[in-house]
Amino acid sequence: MRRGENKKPQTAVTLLLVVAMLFSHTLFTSAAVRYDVNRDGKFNISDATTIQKYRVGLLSEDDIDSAQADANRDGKITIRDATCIQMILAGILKETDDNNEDMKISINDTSIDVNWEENEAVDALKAAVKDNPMTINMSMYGGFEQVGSLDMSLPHNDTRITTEPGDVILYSGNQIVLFYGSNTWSYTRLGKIKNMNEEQLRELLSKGNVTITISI
Ligand SMILES: [Ca+2]
Ligand SMILES: [Ca+2]
Repeated sequence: MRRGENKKPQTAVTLLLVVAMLFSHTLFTSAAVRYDVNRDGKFNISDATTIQKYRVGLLSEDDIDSAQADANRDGKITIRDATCIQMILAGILKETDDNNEDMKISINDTSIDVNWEENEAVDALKAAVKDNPMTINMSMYGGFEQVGSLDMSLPHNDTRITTEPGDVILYSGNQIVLFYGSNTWSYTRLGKIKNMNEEQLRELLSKGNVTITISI
């Protein structure tokens, strides 16, 4: 048999499958299943895979259920949501858990929100403060930053960057720097302080040494 002769039945089977998939899709879209990212009516490992595909650009936002994809409820769809789903499937996290594990920084007594980077340094810092918040005495330096020692070394991937007010930076793998001004140096970015303008940051950071607490 030549290879082409087999083509027609295969096409028919493919068409049937597509029709079946479309039909089941219509059936299930009315009732959203929790964490059913790919909208197939089921919650299983393919929902984690769907987030991974979305994150690398193989799927668009139209292909996923964004509300279900934000499994850890932090308002973003990231690879952490795929991990969160895998952990729920493995029974390590409960479906009802609030799985938003965003770290916060308190500067003296002011609690601030940070948009954290997705990198190994942030993951290691999270692991370090998960059970015990970390308190760091900071020192003013250079008229643009406060710097303090972390008592530990984090994995870092330093590149030459120019910082902006609000940047939370890892310097030399073991020092955390909060910027209210700008500097160009070789750093690893940890995150950026949310909802504070330069004036507010200066008010908070340029009037004397502060103590910060990092916690989840
Ligand atoms: Ca699904
Ligand atoms: Ca999320």
